[in-house]
Amino acid sequence: MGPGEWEGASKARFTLGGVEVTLWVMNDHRYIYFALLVDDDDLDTGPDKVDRVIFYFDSDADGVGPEQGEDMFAWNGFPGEGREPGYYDLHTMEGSYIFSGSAVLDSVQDGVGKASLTLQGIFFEFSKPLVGSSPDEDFQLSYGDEVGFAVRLSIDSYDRGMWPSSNYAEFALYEVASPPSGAATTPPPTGGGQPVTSSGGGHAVAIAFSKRGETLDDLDSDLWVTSESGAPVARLSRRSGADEYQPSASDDGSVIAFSAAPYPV
Ligand SMILES: [Ca+2]
Ligand SMILES: [Ca+2]
Ligand SMILES: [Ca+2]
Ligand SMILES: [Ca+2]
Repeated sequence: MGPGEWEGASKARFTLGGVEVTLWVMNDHRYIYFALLVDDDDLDTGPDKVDRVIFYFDSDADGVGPEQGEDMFAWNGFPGEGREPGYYDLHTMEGSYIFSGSAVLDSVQDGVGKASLTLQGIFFEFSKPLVGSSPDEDFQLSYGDEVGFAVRLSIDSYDRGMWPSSNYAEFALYEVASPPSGAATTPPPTGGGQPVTSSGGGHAVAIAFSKRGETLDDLDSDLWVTSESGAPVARLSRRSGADEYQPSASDDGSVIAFSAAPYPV
Protein backbone atom coordinates (compact mmCIF):
# COMPACT_ATOMS: atom_id res chain seq x y z
CA MET A 1 0.00 0.00 0.00
CA GLY A 2 1.39 3.32 -0.95
CA PRO A 3 1.40 5.85 1.89
CA GLY A 4 -0.18 8.39 -0.46
CA GLU A 5 -3.09 6.04 -0.97
CA TRP A 6 -3.92 4.78 2.51
CA GLU A 7 -2.92 7.65 4.79
CA GLY A 8 -6.32 9.29 4.41
CA ALA A 9 -8.26 6.06 4.90
CA SER A 10 -10.53 5.26 7.81
CA LYS A 11 -8.74 2.76 10.00
CA ALA A 12 -9.68 0.29 12.71
CA ARG A 13 -7.60 -2.15 14.74
CA PHE A 14 -9.14 -5.11 16.50
CA THR A 15 -8.53 -8.70 17.52
CA LEU A 16 -10.64 -11.50 16.07
CA GLY A 17 -10.33 -14.95 17.61
CA GLY A 18 -6.84 -14.15 18.85
CA VAL A 19 -5.68 -12.69 15.53
CA GLU A 20 -4.62 -9.05 15.27
CA VAL A 21 -6.32 -7.24 12.40
CA THR A 22 -5.94 -3.77 10.92
CA LEU A 23 -8.64 -2.54 8.54
CA TRP A 24 -8.60 0.40 6.14
CA VAL A 25 -11.53 1.78 4.14
CA MET A 26 -11.61 4.63 1.66
CA ASN A 27 -13.04 5.61 -1.70
CA ASP A 28 -12.31 7.67 -4.74
CA HIS A 29 -14.78 8.71 -7.41
CA ARG A 30 -15.14 5.22 -8.78
CA TYR A 31 -14.18 2.63 -6.21
CA ILE A 32 -14.46 1.82 -2.54
CA TYR A 33 -11.27 0.25 -1.22
CA PHE A 34 -10.83 -2.12 1.67
CA ALA A 35 -7.56 -3.45 3.03
CA LEU A 36 -7.01 -5.90 5.84
CA LEU A 37 -3.69 -6.74 7.44
CA VAL A 38 -3.99 -10.02 9.35
CA ASP A 39 -1.31 -11.30 11.71
CA ASP A 40 -0.68 -14.71 10.18
CA ASP A 41 2.53 -16.15 8.76
CA ASP A 42 1.19 -18.37 5.98
CA LEU A 43 -1.31 -17.75 3.22
CA ASP A 44 -3.15 -21.06 3.03
CA THR A 45 -5.03 -22.20 -0.05
CA GLY A 46 -6.42 -25.69 0.05
CA PRO A 47 -9.00 -28.03 1.51
CA ASP A 48 -6.84 -28.99 4.48
CA LYS A 49 -5.93 -25.51 5.63
CA VAL A 50 -7.51 -22.35 4.31
CA ASP A 51 -7.41 -18.60 4.89
CA ARG A 52 -10.48 -16.63 3.94
CA VAL A 53 -11.99 -13.19 4.43
CA ILE A 54 -15.57 -12.23 3.60
CA PHE A 55 -16.97 -8.72 3.48
CA TYR A 56 -20.73 -8.47 3.59
CA PHE A 57 -22.85 -5.40 3.35
CA ASP A 58 -25.96 -3.68 4.47
CA SER A 59 -26.04 -2.14 1.01
CA ASP A 60 -28.89 0.26 1.76
CA ALA A 61 -27.65 1.05 5.32
CA ASP A 62 -31.11 0.45 6.75
CA GLY A 63 -29.68 -1.54 9.66
CA VAL A 64 -31.26 -4.72 8.36
CA GLY A 65 -29.22 -7.48 6.84
CA PRO A 66 -28.43 -9.66 5.17
CA GLU A 67 -31.32 -8.91 2.84
CA GLN A 68 -31.94 -10.35 -0.59
CA GLY A 69 -29.33 -9.05 -3.02
CA GLU A 70 -27.16 -7.20 -0.54
CA ASP A 71 -23.57 -7.16 -1.61
CA MET A 72 -20.77 -9.48 -0.52
CA PHE A 73 -17.29 -10.23 -1.71
CA ALA A 74 -14.57 -12.51 -0.52
CA TRP A 75 -11.03 -13.64 -0.90
CA ASN A 76 -11.20 -17.38 -0.44
CA GLY A 77 -8.20 -19.70 -0.30
CA PHE A 78 -10.43 -22.68 -1.04
CA PRO A 79 -13.72 -21.77 -2.70
CA GLY A 80 -14.41 -25.42 -3.55
CA GLU A 81 -13.23 -28.16 -5.83
CA GLY A 82 -12.66 -26.91 -9.33
CA ARG A 83 -12.48 -23.24 -8.34
CA GLU A 84 -9.39 -21.12 -8.04
CA PRO A 85 -8.34 -19.43 -4.82
CA GLY A 86 -8.96 -15.72 -5.09
CA TYR A 87 -11.55 -12.97 -5.25
CA TYR A 88 -15.25 -13.63 -5.64
CA ASP A 89 -18.07 -11.10 -6.05
CA LEU A 90 -21.15 -12.46 -4.28
CA HIS A 91 -24.53 -11.45 -2.92
CA THR A 92 -26.80 -12.72 -0.20
CA MET A 93 -30.07 -14.57 -0.38
CA GLU A 94 -33.02 -13.55 1.74
CA GLY A 95 -32.60 -14.88 5.24
CA SER A 96 -29.38 -16.66 4.47
CA TYR A 97 -26.66 -16.88 7.05
CA ILE A 98 -23.17 -15.87 6.06
CA PHE A 99 -20.82 -18.84 5.67
CA SER A 100 -23.70 -21.28 5.31
CA GLY A 101 -22.93 -21.78 1.64
CA SER A 102 -26.04 -19.90 0.58
CA ALA A 103 -24.12 -16.85 -0.53
CA VAL A 104 -24.49 -16.66 -4.28
CA LEU A 105 -21.94 -15.90 -6.95
CA ASP A 106 -22.79 -12.75 -8.92
CA SER A 107 -23.67 -13.05 -12.58
CA VAL A 108 -21.13 -10.29 -13.26
CA GLN A 109 -17.93 -10.24 -11.25
CA ASP A 110 -17.21 -6.67 -10.17
CA GLY A 111 -14.11 -5.54 -8.38
CA VAL A 112 -10.76 -7.12 -7.71
CA GLY A 113 -9.13 -8.59 -4.63
CA LYS A 114 -5.67 -9.76 -3.82
CA ALA A 115 -3.98 -11.49 -0.91
CA SER A 116 -0.25 -11.40 -0.37
CA LEU A 117 2.09 -12.45 2.37
CA THR A 118 4.10 -9.60 3.85
CA LEU A 119 6.48 -9.34 6.78
CA GLN A 120 3.59 -7.93 8.84
CA GLY A 121 1.13 -10.67 7.93
CA ILE A 122 -1.36 -11.42 5.19
CA PHE A 123 -2.40 -8.28 3.35
CA PHE A 124 -5.82 -8.51 1.74
CA GLU A 125 -6.73 -5.67 -0.59
CA PHE A 126 -9.98 -5.06 -2.44
CA SER A 127 -11.49 -2.51 -4.74
CA LYS A 128 -15.17 -2.62 -5.65
CA PRO A 129 -17.03 -0.17 -7.91
CA LEU A 130 -19.28 2.26 -6.04
CA VAL A 131 -21.83 1.44 -8.70
CA GLY A 132 -21.79 -2.28 -9.42
CA SER A 133 -23.13 -4.04 -12.49
CA SER A 134 -26.43 -5.12 -10.96
CA PRO A 135 -28.64 -3.43 -8.35
CA ASP A 136 -29.83 -6.93 -7.45
CA GLU A 137 -26.31 -8.13 -6.68
CA ASP A 138 -24.10 -5.10 -5.94
CA PHE A 139 -24.34 -1.93 -3.91
CA GLN A 140 -25.06 1.29 -5.82
CA LEU A 141 -23.42 4.08 -3.86
CA SER A 142 -23.37 7.84 -4.32
CA TYR A 143 -21.24 10.41 -2.55
CA GLY A 144 -22.51 11.00 0.97
CA ASP A 145 -24.28 7.64 1.12
CA GLU A 146 -23.66 5.38 4.05
CA VAL A 147 -23.07 1.70 3.60
CA GLY A 148 -22.98 -0.88 6.37
CA PHE A 149 -20.32 -3.55 6.27
CA ALA A 150 -18.98 -6.41 8.33
CA VAL A 151 -16.00 -8.70 8.03
CA ARG A 152 -15.78 -12.39 8.69
CA LEU A 153 -12.37 -13.96 8.98
CA SER A 154 -11.22 -17.54 8.82
CA ILE A 155 -7.52 -18.17 9.39
CA ASP A 156 -5.87 -21.59 9.26
CA SER A 157 -9.33 -23.16 8.76
CA TYR A 158 -10.52 -21.71 12.04
CA ASP A 159 -13.42 -19.28 12.06
CA ARG A 160 -12.10 -16.26 13.95
CA GLY A 161 -15.44 -14.54 14.02
CA MET A 162 -16.94 -11.33 12.79
CA TRP A 163 -16.27 -7.61 13.13
CA PRO A 164 -17.74 -5.26 14.33
CA SER A 165 -19.99 -7.69 16.20
CA SER A 166 -20.55 -11.39 16.71
CA ASN A 167 -24.14 -10.58 15.77
CA TYR A 168 -24.05 -10.91 11.98
CA ALA A 169 -26.86 -8.36 11.64
CA GLU A 170 -24.74 -5.54 13.11
CA PHE A 171 -22.68 -3.46 10.73
CA ALA A 172 -19.98 -0.82 10.79
CA LEU A 173 -20.93 2.29 8.80
CA TYR A 174 -18.84 3.93 6.14
CA GLU A 175 -19.84 7.24 4.56
CA VAL A 176 -18.81 7.55 0.95
CA ALA A 177 -16.56 10.60 0.73
CA SER A 178 -17.06 13.30 -1.86
CA PRO A 179 -14.71 13.16 -4.82
CA PRO A 180 -11.74 15.44 -5.32
CA SER A 181 -12.83 18.86 -6.58
CA GLY A 182 -13.31 18.93 -10.31
CA ALA A 183 -14.46 15.33 -10.53
CA ALA A 184 -17.95 14.37 -11.59
CA THR A 185 -20.67 14.96 -9.02
CA THR A 186 -21.97 11.41 -9.20
CA PRO A 187 -19.92 8.23 -9.45
CA PRO A 188 -19.61 7.07 -13.04
CA PRO A 189 -20.39 3.43 -13.77
CA THR A 190 -16.97 3.09 -15.37
CA GLY A 191 -13.71 5.01 -15.38
CA GLY A 192 -11.05 5.28 -12.74
CA GLY A 193 -8.27 7.06 -10.96
CA GLN A 194 -7.86 10.15 -8.88
CA PRO A 195 -7.45 13.01 -11.28
CA VAL A 196 -4.92 15.70 -10.60
CA THR A 197 -5.29 18.59 -12.97
CA SER A 198 -2.14 20.15 -14.29
CA SER A 199 -2.76 23.44 -16.01
CA GLY A 200 -0.46 26.18 -17.22
CA GLY A 201 -1.62 29.72 -18.00
CA GLY A 202 -5.24 28.82 -17.49
CA HIS A 203 -5.44 26.19 -20.21
CA ALA A 204 -4.97 22.58 -19.29
CA VAL A 205 -2.74 20.76 -21.71
CA ALA A 206 -3.01 17.38 -20.09
CA ILE A 207 -4.25 15.71 -16.96
CA ALA A 208 -1.90 13.35 -15.20
CA PHE A 209 -3.47 10.95 -12.79
CA SER A 210 -2.65 7.93 -10.71
CA LYS A 211 -4.58 4.78 -11.49
CA ARG A 212 -4.55 1.34 -10.00
CA GLY A 213 -4.28 -1.64 -12.30
CA GLU A 214 -7.39 -3.74 -12.59
CA THR A 215 -5.88 -7.18 -12.84
CA LEU A 216 -4.62 -9.22 -9.92
CA ASP A 217 -0.98 -8.96 -11.00
CA ASP A 218 -1.22 -5.22 -11.61
CA LEU A 219 -2.87 -3.74 -8.51
CA ASP A 220 -0.24 -1.11 -7.89
CA SER A 221 -0.75 2.45 -9.10
CA ASP A 222 0.82 3.77 -12.26
CA LEU A 223 0.79 7.20 -13.85
CA TRP A 224 -1.43 7.90 -16.82
CA VAL A 225 -2.06 11.03 -18.81
CA THR A 226 -5.14 12.18 -20.66
CA SER A 227 -6.10 15.30 -22.57
CA GLU A 228 -8.61 17.70 -21.08
CA SER A 229 -11.29 16.30 -23.35
CA GLY A 230 -10.73 12.91 -21.78
CA ALA A 231 -8.90 11.27 -24.67
CA PRO A 232 -6.50 9.89 -25.65
CA VAL A 233 -5.09 8.15 -22.60
CA ALA A 234 -1.50 6.97 -22.32
CA ARG A 235 0.35 5.23 -19.55
CA LEU A 236 3.45 7.09 -18.35
CA SER A 237 4.79 4.53 -15.93
CA ARG A 238 4.46 0.84 -15.41
CA ARG A 239 6.55 -0.50 -12.58
CA SER A 240 5.46 -3.73 -10.99
CA GLY A 241 5.66 -3.70 -7.20
CA ALA A 242 5.66 0.10 -6.94
CA ASP A 243 2.99 2.76 -6.60
CA GLU A 244 3.41 6.00 -8.48
CA TYR A 245 1.06 8.72 -7.34
CA GLN A 246 0.52 12.46 -6.67
CA PRO A 247 1.66 13.64 -10.10
CA SER A 248 2.35 17.34 -10.44
CA ALA A 249 3.30 19.09 -13.66
CA SER A 250 5.69 21.98 -14.18
CA ASP A 251 4.11 25.23 -15.36
CA ASP A 252 4.91 24.58 -19.00
CA GLY A 253 3.77 20.97 -18.72
CA SER A 254 7.09 19.62 -19.92
CA VAL A 255 8.00 17.82 -16.69
CA ILE A 256 5.86 15.72 -14.36
CA ALA A 257 7.04 15.06 -10.83
CA PHE A 258 5.50 12.24 -8.80
CA SER A 259 5.80 10.27 -5.61
CA ALA A 260 6.55 6.56 -5.48
CA ALA A 261 6.49 3.87 -2.86
CA PRO A 262 6.92 0.09 -2.72
CA TYR A 263 3.68 -1.83 -3.18
CA PRO A 264 2.46 -3.44 -1.03
CA VAL A 265 4.42 -2.11 1.94
CA1 LIG B 1 -2.75 -19.11 7.32
CA1 LIG C 1 -30.23 -3.72 4.34
CA1 LIG D 1 -21.46 -7.99 -9.33
CA1 LIG E 1 -22.03 -8.49 -5.47
